[in-house]
Amino acid sequence: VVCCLKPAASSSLSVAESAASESLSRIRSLSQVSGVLGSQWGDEGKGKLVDILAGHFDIVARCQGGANAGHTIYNSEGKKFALHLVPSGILNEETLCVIGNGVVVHLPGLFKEIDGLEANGVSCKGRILVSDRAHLLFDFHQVVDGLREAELNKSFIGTTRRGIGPCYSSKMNRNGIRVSDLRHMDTFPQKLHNLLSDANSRFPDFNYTSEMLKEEVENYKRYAERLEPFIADTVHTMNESIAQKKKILVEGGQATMLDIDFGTYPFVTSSSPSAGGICTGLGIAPRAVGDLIGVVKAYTTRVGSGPFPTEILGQGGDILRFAGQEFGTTTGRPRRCGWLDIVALKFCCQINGFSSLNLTKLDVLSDLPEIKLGVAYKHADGTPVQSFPGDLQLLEQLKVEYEVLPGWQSDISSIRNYSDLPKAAQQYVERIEELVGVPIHYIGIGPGRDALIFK
Ligand code: 2SA
Ligand code: GDP
Ligand code: MG
Repeated sequence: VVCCLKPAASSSLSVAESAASESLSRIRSLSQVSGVLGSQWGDEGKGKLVDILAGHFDIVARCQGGANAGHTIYNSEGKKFALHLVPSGILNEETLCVIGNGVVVHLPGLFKEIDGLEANGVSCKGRILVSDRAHLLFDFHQVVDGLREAELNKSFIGTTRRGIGPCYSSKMNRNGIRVSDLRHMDTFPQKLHNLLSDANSRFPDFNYTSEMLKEEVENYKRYAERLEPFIADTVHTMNESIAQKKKILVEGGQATMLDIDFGTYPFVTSSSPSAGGICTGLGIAPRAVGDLIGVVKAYTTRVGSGPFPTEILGQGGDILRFAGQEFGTTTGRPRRCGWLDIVALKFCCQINGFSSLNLTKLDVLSDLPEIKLGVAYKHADGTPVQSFPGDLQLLEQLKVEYEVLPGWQSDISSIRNYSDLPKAAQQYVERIEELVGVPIHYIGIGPGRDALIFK
């Protein structure tokens, strides 16, 4: 069922037409401010859903993270786009894309992304707003990211090395530089000098020179000019748009299990990819936020270090990695693969209050004779663990209890109606719903725009 189909006018609808009309009304009934959030360790396929829904929203907004995100989407002709800072609504010509105050913005990266989109026929002019409150992520933040990782040695986090942690550190240290500072080039060099000398005193290998500062200031004079038409008080834009009854879709980057508060700290990113990040990262009130769709892969992946209770090590993991093409969209790193972790998913549902779920990549499981679901955690002594633990040592020691379900072993990628899915696939979907207590309204059966089943 292709969501962009117009509702059928005829009173005697065919099965396909009535399914199309149902899916359209489901999308239309989403709240004025809705969100699409990752509910595992990222790369669940958020970009694809945002791209599909974008046509029904006036604004698509990013509220956190930066160019660590990698959102892969395909246009109607099947052309692939990997987005990092630009919201996944950009392929829909009518959608305004907002990069909110909570995002950390690497300007050379943003311009490169915009140039790439324009070169591929996607017009960005007048369609992207960047918050004047957003923090600037400099090349030196990326260098520091690498130095920190090297210093951590074997306990490295496995960051994307896109400078995310160091930039949010500057923000929290209150000496970060914001987009609005680009309008005050008289004070900009001193602010940048302060940041660079901070980094230099912390890392002996940083090698800060006055040439470095001079060069970067010149770069930023040019960037400031180029960015000017994009800069906006997006807090005002968002709230005015809400007052004008415009529809806003928030696109999460990363996921709740990578959240700085709720994730597997310290193996997390440095922002809030869960529901709270929507309000702090866009300046909108909690009461304005309605439906939140949790995106969850039919199995689990994680890229970078840190605990992964349902991880499949060895060949089993390789099967999923190659079937699902599980390689980082930003870094190309192989993603670790494992079974769907219901304990972690329930935790994410609790924190975010998801109104529905989008189960993605169900097609990737099609060849498996049986599929496991991690349904509970047990302490070493066999007693049950109540909820996803914050204590990493405990997490490393616990045992996962699995339920084994039959596979369907047939290609489901061309199916578009839920009732046409093999019984075993339906059983898998419904068992997840039962265990988690949140309805699965969307099922991904391929990477393309039309590869979505509405349930
Ligand atoms: P960072 O760079 O400081 O945010 O890294 C900290 C942790 O957060 C993880 N992280 C991600 N996990 C999955 N996907 C992400 N985006 C890219 C993608 C990743 C890539 O779409 O594939 O290409 O490697 C992402 N961004 C951050 C990261 O792996 C660390 O565990
Ligand atoms: P995001 O960061 O959550 O937007 O996800 P990524 O784009 O990093 O990774 C998800 C990958 O899975 C992308 O390559 C998508 O094109 C692909 N994808 C999304 N949904 C599906 C699906 O239902 N089936 C298959 N086979 N691939 C999908
Ligand atoms: Mg991704």
